[in-house]
Amino acid sequence: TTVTPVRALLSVSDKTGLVDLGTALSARGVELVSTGGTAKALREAGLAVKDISELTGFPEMMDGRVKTLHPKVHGGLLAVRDNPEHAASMAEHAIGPIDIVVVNLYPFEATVAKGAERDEVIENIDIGGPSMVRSAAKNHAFVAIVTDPADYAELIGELESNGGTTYDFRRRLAAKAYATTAAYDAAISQWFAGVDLGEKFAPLVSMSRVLAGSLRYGENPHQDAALYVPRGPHVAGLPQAEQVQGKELSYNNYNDANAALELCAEFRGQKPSVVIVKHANPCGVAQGESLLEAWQGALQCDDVSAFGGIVAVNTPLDGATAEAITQIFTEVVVAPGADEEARAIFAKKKNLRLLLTQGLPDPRRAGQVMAQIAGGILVQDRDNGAIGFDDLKVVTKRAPTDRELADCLFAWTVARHVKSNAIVYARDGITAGIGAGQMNRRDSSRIAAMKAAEAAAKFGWAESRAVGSAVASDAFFPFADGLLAAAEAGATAVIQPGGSIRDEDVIKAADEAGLAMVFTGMRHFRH
Ligand code: 93A
Repeated sequence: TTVTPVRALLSVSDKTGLVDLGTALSARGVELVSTGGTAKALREAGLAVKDISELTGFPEMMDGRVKTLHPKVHGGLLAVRDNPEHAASMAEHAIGPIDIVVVNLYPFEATVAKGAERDEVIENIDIGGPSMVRSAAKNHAFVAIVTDPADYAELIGELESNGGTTYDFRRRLAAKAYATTAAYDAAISQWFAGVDLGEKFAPLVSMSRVLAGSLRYGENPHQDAALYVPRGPHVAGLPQAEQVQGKELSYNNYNDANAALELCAEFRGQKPSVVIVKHANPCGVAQGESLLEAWQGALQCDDVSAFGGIVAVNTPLDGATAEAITQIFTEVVVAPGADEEARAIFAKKKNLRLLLTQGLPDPRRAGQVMAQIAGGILVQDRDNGAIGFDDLKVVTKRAPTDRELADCLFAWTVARHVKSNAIVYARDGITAGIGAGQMNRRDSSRIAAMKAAEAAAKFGWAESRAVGSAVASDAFFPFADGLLAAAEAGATAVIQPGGSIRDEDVIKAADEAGLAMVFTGMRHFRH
């Protein structure tokens, strides 16, 4: 519904465009009510203006701190016009409706930016302005709230073409109004955090996050760092975990432990599973009948990289597993729990950080992730896309056996948590070789195969675990060579997104090599 305005309240610090707007409103017979400086500017332009003190029956007082904070103002803004009780209150207390509010706030950020003293900054915290903005925006069913001089032209246009403000326009203005007051309060809270609390990152961190603690340093000792957590409901992540023992977590510990936790969360409710991470990439992942068995499988994948690693498990830790983990130097262990025996064993390793999470986060949860670039921030949805058995498309003559299929999905799950280009060999729920972070897929393939061969040599196995394995690729094989390299290493099944223009060549090569291959139709780049 279109509202034909009778009264407008104008109270602006930034007087840009004010006179033109006042003139247009006046010309349409809209009564203008204003605070001190705004009224003065309008009057000087020859417009008729009612002072806010005349409307409220109170003087502007306390250095202007109390000007518009009055029921005559807020009643006129908040009254639901077609509610008889509200109408009766308006009549009883002689409150007139206000149909248009034009407010922009004390220049808090500009005052901070010019290096003003504390008292001046505090004085530039606008109270009455945001109050009117919020009242008017709440009642946008009847009231138009204009907070930006850039919107004056559209307001005038609405009055010219419709004789009033349309609901759609008022709704858009209300949304912008709350964004404005939210950002305004965020700037104030960040100033307090920065100036009063000495928190160096405060101005950088969005208003939806709060400081959880300073870290010793960042990725490197010359970088300062801090941990922030979102406001509102928490997921079961590291900041919420109980640290049972060990040194403080470093920036890299958090980053690596998070990578381990996120991958381990994929195995929520599944068989005992262990993830070992180094530099945010898994270097060994395994499932087993017991946690100890899973640990041994994960460790054997690449026990060189596992030194100084970060371990995450999906079931509570027992003594035997704790004993095995403490045989090698481990930075962090993340678990949903630990029994008395396990705790006693870890307690002997004073520096080892043991973190107990409240369950595992939902790997399919929605959310956004951010990355900073020079001059901006990239925001994207979490990669929570998932495929199951039913989504797999067999593209080769030979279909995978049940065991191959299980290993395909396991390898695929691990691969999506490996930095691109990612190649993962897995057999019997154990990673046989992981190739991470290479600039071409063939190199990742080679590295993964090399790790599998090294493990076989080291542990004296008759054949590498890549023999009879499933191999997962986070993105399609653009050429047959990567796939053939995998076949050469012993893989008998392949899982990959598909979608290359050379898919047919790749499928033909797979058929010739006797491979079973499935397409997922979903890519999982990770950087
Ligand atoms: O000091 S306030 O927080 N108290 C108020 O009651 C109040 N009402 C409007 N600041 C208040 N305002 C702000 O005054 C407006 O948001 C606007 O920024 C400014 C306009 O003052 P003037 O019209 O005197 O230039």
